[in-house]
Amino acid sequence: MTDWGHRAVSLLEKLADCSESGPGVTRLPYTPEHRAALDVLRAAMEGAGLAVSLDAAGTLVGRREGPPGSKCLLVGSHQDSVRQGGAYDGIMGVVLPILALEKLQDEGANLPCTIEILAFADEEGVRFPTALTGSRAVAGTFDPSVLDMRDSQGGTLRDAMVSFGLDPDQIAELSRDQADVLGFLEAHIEQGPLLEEEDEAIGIVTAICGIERHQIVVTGETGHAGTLPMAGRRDALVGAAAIVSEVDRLGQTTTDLRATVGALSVEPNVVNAVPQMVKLSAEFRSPSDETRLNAGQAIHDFAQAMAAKRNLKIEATKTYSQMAQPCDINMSNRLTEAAQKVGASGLKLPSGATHDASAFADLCPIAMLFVRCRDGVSHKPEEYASPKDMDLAISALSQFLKSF
Ligand code: HGY
Ligand code: MN
Ligand code: MN
Repeated sequence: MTDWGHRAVSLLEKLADCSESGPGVTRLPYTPEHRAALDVLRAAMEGAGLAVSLDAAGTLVGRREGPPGSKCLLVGSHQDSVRQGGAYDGIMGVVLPILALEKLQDEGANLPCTIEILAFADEEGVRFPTALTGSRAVAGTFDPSVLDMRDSQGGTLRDAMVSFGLDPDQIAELSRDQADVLGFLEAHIEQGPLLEEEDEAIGIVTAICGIERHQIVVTGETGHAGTLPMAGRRDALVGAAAIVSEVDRLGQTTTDLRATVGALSVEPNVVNAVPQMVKLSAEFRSPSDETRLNAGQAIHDFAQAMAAKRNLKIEATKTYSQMAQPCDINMSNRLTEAAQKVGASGLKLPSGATHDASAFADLCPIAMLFVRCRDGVSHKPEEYASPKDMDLAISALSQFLKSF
């Protein structure tokens, strides 16, 4: 009797080694670490009887043909991580369905439809200021202008893809025809505390929150920290600090809003000079698009009013946004039945994190399966899902795949 949960553990351990050095997992898209992870995933996909290919956006695709003329069920998640992140976010949603297919293969089960398992190159948007690159390409909503976006070394997304051996000009060909697709399913670690609080191993996602990200540049005037009088200073970091506090205040006082300044840089960033320029991110998430949009507008207004008072210059740009996406009722009911068949209650819960699944909502029905997350922590090395919970998730996935 195969212990599928421990099979998942050993695969995820191998994949966690495909990382830059340092705490946790750092595996950014179109890097040697990404290449190493694709080698591990390719072998696992072939072991599950899948025909494997790499698409023009760097998505590894494992395909198993169903009966002639059958439609295709898309299943997958992202291979990339945040910096010093965990070993489960994204990649577990590729490993579990591969093992679910291997389990079905071992049982000699015939697949009722064609299935593709997808390992998207870039969901997090950590290396380049965009996200959902691979899933949007498959869903047909990829915006080619993102190819000119640059990473912190100044390289463009296009160059990174070409050096990875890809042809970005072929990305437009990746979009699937709605008539051929049954739906998109994503399994993912919950990244929150609800399943643990309810003592549930797996849960069914009701909706994925919306998200928007802004880049705000505050410009003042530098000067000698010891000789420049305090009166009349145009200190960019003091201005930025007011914005950081306002982002937090918006989050603390608005229902259903998460507000975060995650990245901030200072120039000239030396102890004895007044800060000249500060670049900071402001991110808002909410299940309500209206709440999120109002918060984005509010921080722009606040920053301009603060800058006028302090004689600073503000450049505020919305760099990214995703609408909130409900999961498809019928597909989620099918997933609930599969979960209940393996003994789970089928608890329903929302997602405060965003996922590749949100990119597919325009193409086909979407559903998500969450796996319990110890202490609810994610985007850090301590992220953990147990072999027992992953074993149950693999059983639920195999029931779901058979149900079409
Ligand atoms: O940021 C998110 O919610 C996801 O992990 N990309
Ligand atoms: Mn993530
Ligand atoms: Mn993720």
